[in-house]
Amino acid sequence: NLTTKDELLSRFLKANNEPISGQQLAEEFGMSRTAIWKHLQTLQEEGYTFETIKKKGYILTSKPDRVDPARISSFLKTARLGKQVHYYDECTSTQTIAHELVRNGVEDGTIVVAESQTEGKGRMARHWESTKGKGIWMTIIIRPKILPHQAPQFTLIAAVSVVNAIRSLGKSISPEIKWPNDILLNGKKCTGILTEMIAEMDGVQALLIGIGINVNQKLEDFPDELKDIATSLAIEADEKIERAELIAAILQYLEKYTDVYLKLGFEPIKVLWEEFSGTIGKKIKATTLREVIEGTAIGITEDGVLEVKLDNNEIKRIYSADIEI
Ligand code: BT5
Repeated sequence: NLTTKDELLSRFLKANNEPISGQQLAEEFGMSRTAIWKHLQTLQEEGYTFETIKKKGYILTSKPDRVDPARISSFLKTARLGKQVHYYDECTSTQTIAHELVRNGVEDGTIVVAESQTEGKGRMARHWESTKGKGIWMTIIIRPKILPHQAPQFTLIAAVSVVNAIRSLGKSISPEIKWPNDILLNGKKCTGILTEMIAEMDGVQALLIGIGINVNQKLEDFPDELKDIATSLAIEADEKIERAELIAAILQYLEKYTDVYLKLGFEPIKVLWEEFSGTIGKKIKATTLREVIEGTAIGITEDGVLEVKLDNNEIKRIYSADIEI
């Protein structure tokens, strides 16, 4: 769904600093050189800068720190996910917008991305801190043919996808998954996942996979109550990270693992999940809505349910909880 202006930007992002002439662009885009120039003016107003190289054409010399659709598209290698991007400078919550989109009919794989959220949501209506321009605040809408009880498995599929995407950046950071929906770096939370389902009588109409990742915050960007428990990829890797590249990598892994899951079931995902898990084998305290359970996390079941062995060797299954390790 890229606009002409976005397509033009995408062309420059892929040009690797090679100048492109106005004539060539006019031909490629089937419009006048004046029209091309007007689009470049608009991009300049958004913070992109272009330089004119005599007799050769334009080059893109600097980019604002944004995750707009053209930026994501320039990294995208998927077949379905992220082909439609709804991009907001600021919104209430990408989940809320995704709900609206589903109500109005939306293509499988559509994503909602925002630079900031005023009402970012965690589980059970908790607040999710979404500092402007520093993180990935995104909801992915997919319509797999599944039954409602399978929906929670997608939180684990998403977690495995995010971990692989972070690893693919090649920085010296090793993310660990904390059951069910957190990703930690050095014991601090860098990512939270919120999977919501829209179900009808005959099955799941859509899954809204909300992913919040602290990417480029510095410690001082976090509010006091999060300073001890949260971290960002940039803090741990000690360098700034290109958010659009990470978004594209997440979409690629999520598409791949969704396909694997739909074809082969949860087993291959479980294997990957356990490999990256920082929960299995640890003494944990799980707080559910009804009780507090202490014991050793011994694994997850085929359904992504956590199994905990108590001191009396009894094994308890936990469907949803907050975990302390
Ligand atoms: C989560 O909830 O971890 C799910 C977060 C999902 C956020 C994404 S952003 C895109 C999409 N749109 C939304 O509106 N939401 C999704 P939970 O496990 O309940 O954890 C919430 C708790 O994490 C809070 O109570 C805080 O203690 C902590 N927290 C809040 N903001 C944080 C942040 N930016 N980084 C680390 N921890 C945070």
